[in-house]
Amino acid sequence: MPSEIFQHNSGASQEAPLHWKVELTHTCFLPSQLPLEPGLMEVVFSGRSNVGKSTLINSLFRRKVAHTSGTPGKTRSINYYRASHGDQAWYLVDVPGYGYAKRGGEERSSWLHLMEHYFMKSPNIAVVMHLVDFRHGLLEKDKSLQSWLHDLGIPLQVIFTKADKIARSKHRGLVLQYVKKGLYSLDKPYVTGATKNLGIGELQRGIQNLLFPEAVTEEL
Ligand SMILES: Nc1nc2c(ncn2[C@@H]2O[C@H](COP(=O)(O)OP(=O)(O)OP(=O)(O)O)[C@@H](O)[C@H]2O)c(=O)[nH]1
Ligand SMILES: [Mg+2]
Repeated sequence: MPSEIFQHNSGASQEAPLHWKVELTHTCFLPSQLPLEPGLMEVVFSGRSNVGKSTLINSLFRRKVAHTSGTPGKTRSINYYRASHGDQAWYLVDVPGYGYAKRGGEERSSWLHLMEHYFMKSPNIAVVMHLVDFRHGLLEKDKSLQSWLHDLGIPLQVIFTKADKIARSKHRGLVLQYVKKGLYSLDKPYVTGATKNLGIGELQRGIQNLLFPEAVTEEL
């Protein structure tokens, strides 16, 4: 993907955050609990366990709606958050992370079953936000997820997390290095550091522009 087509700036930026409203509406442990009928567009947050999905969701909503933990495997259900900004509404969907070695055989197969069911059957997925630790780039399991979703025809957008652990002067070069190695992403990867609120305003505007391209994002 040529870097000129990327729309937003590189490196974690500090645009003022928007005020999104949020409500947790569905917590699904089983495929039968998934709301699979046509409905609001869904922005899915996926990535390795412990990559920072729930922490980033809390930063986007400026509220502690998702449970976070230093121990991998915290989020075990697919959680739907109804998000809104003015009269625009959508679901932000937090899915359990992968690559958690301690997950037992039975738990792993029920996790896989739930994930396959969701990604193959939901008619509302607008984009999968693929969270990747900025310190490591895409690891083997990240590449497998990307290939699988790409083959299913689901658009991907990469978001790097934990960028606060890397010096700002290295951000731009590191993004280019990871992009050159190859990844699927609609637009240039976002660079975030949720615990320091880095890149949050920019990511919020990016999500709204992706979902509602005709609307001008205003501060409400
Ligand atoms: N420094 C820093 N730490 C972060 C950031 N995001 C998450 N963390 C830390 O990483 C750990 C895991 O964060 P979670 O948000 O629970 O990760 P998750 O991806 O939801 O994990 P699972 O639910 O287990 O899949 C926590 O200790 C967070 O405080 C970040 O941007 N910067
Ligand atoms: Mg989580």
